Amino acid sequence: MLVDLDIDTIAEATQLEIDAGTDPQTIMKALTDGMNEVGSRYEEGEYFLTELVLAGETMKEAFAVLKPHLSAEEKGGKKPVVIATVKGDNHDIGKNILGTMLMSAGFEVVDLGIDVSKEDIVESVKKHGAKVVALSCLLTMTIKEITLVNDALKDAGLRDTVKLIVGGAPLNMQLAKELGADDYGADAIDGVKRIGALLEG
Ligand code: B12
Repeated sequence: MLVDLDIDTIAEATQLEIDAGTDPQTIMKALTDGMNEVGSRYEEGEYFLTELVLAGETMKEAFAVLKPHLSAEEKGGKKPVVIATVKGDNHDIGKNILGTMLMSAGFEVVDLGIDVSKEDIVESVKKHGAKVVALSCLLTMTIKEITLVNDALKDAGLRDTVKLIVGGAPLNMQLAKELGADDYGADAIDGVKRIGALLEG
């Protein structure tokens, strides 16, 4: 349905799957696979920007229904994780999935949204006493923001107490380290595991 850009009925279909007892993680995987297929079609010139926008909106419709079913009760005792999409980047589907997965794993999440400045990230870390900052970056031209956030955390005297993890299509572990991050997550599931380890280590 995502690939067909079926925005009017995807919410209803998602609800039907939930009512039928389908594992919410399975539904999420189907949606992510669908989005990846949209991405491939765009890259191959079969889909254009209009389809991309509509696919993003279609994903949001389904995700709104799915989200409450992914969130488990708060386990508590964990320091919040600040998540954001870097400045200049408006892609939020991957970040939102990471946020929901973190919540469903019992983490407290402070989601600063998209196009977030380094100043807002530093302020939020201070305000919430966060021990992990997780940044999403989908655009090659905005990866430099990761270094800027790293430097801003250093300048604020926070870098020794806060870990920085990044994710998104243009990144990999080596690049993440070069940009100043402590870790890189290939997908939301990997990210949740790594954030758990960063909070413990
Ligand atoms: C949907 C989409 C859009 C939608 C975004 C809707 C939204 N609300 O997010 C719209 C249409 C708005 C859009 C706009 C643009 N887009 Co766009 N978009 C995509 C597309 C097709 C899919 C991205 C997506 O949501 N994937 C699904 C999610 C689930 O995957 P994900 O984001 O990668 O996240 C997963 C992992 O990466 C990881 N992850 C992500 N973040 C993090 C963070 C952490 C900490 C961790 C651990 C893990 C993690 O976990 C997630 C789940 O497993 C990609 C192509 C692609 N194949 O990726 C292009 C793509 C990212 N877009 C691209 C471009 C160029 C643009 C525009 C500049 C187009 C334009 N000319 O205007 C604008 C940018 C505007 C801006 N300032 O941001 C390029 C980027 C090229 C580059 N390397 O720089 C891509 C790669 C398409 C292409 N091949 O050209 N886009």
